[in-house]
Amino acid sequence: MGRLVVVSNRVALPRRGEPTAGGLAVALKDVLKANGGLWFGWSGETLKGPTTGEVKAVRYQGIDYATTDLNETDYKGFYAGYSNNILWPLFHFRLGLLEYDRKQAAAYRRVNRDFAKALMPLLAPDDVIWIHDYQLIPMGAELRALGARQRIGFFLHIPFPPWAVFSALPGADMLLRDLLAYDLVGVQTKRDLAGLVNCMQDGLELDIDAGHGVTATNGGIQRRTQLSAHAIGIDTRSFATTARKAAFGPDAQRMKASMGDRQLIVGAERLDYTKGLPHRLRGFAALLANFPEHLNRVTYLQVAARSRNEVASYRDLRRELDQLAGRINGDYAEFDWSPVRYVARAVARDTLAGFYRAADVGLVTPLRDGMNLVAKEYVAAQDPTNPGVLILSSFAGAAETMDGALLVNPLDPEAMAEQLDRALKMPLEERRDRWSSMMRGLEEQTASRWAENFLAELEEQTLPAEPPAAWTAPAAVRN
Ligand code: ADQ
Repeated sequence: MGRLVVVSNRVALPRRGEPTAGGLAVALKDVLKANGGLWFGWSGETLKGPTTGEVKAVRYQGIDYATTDLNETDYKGFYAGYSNNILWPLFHFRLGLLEYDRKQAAAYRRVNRDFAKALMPLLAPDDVIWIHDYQLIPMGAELRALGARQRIGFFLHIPFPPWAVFSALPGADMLLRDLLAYDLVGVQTKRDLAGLVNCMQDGLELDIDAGHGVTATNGGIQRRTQLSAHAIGIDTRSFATTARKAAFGPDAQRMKASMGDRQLIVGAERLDYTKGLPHRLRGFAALLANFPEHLNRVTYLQVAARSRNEVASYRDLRRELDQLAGRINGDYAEFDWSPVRYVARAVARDTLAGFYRAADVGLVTPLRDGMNLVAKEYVAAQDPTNPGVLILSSFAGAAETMDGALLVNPLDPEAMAEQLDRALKMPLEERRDRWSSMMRGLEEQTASRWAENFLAELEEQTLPAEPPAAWTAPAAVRN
């Protein structure tokens, strides 16, 4: 394979003295090191004035990093606006939260084009390019419009809805057509693949061949785009080791001491409306109301790292959670017990791992989620001799393979309460059986394996013999 070029909206720049980042960054760094790679994307810096288009380059531990800045207008239009306030709710089936704005659509296109222009001079002919996630869907088409002939793959980390939902987006067909510039488009699950296939068929009226490929003509040349599902994983071994060590660390010890002999339920995520946090609190309240034997016997710890504060729906969510947690504690707390411990900030990775290991139940109930790595981390963190129980939303991508979890519909608080009661009372033997079947899967389906499999499939694709005379990027027609 030629040099690997990874493109993602945010680049995990190495910073001295900072702990290693999570699974995805580690997996990508591993494949980048193995292939002498380049990682390109936004620096995370926002400039006051116009962008200079300047690319900053650093080399660290065998990987080249190249980053570019955004200005405030592009940050608002491309990132906070179109990516997070339009595409994010759309892909998570939340059409009521989608606030369409044509200027933001133009900013999204413009930034993708600027990224393509900034990357183009850094590319060599036999590079393999791997673009990540919903912020950068048109970037492949923009690269092709500039003449890029390399293999280009795209992976979507979030769900892919069917056309009945996707078509709500003004210009939905153009975004789909952008995907046809890639040689391989990967999604997380079979359900997402079905959504993508359905969009290609019903939205673009294209045929899907027996091997899940779609062929379209652009610039007088036919290109086949392979569509496939590649479930992302975590670095299972290393997370298990971190959790084992963290169980003896000061944070986990303090936590255990404060619990006495009560049971612990844990939840952890970015504070995001897709994660179903209010529904989860209602489910826990239903446990206390319907199964009073758990009163003063169980504590629910929810760690929710604040995110996307500039988007109004996220601020509303914070208010709702503050109220709900306050009400449950007001209704049920005793002088020596608060049923809910709600921590609204990010905590260190090893601390989180220690909490997972200490918890009898991992409660992971998103309304929609591409995969959900917390579910995988919770299982990897368990003590094999006395594992906890995972309660998982059937709308998380992880539910497709984590067969040992207790599945739940997050919209049904009574059902969540029943599953919580079942988990808190589950005998050791059943817990072990459920845990080992999930752990076996996690040991096979790691983050590194995911990256290797995706890249192997990208490498297998046959490229068009001749370059398109002039690839037309969809929005180049429109703007
Ligand atoms: P996210 O939506 O960010 O990822 P997820 O997969 O659960 O969701 O990953 C979250 C990560 O953040 C986990 O590694 C977790 O440990 C960490 N984390 C959660 N809460 C934290 C807290 N309070 N403090 C510190 N760390 C915390 C997107 C998609 C997912 C998909 C991933 C990877 O939305 O569906 O699984 O990409 O493809």
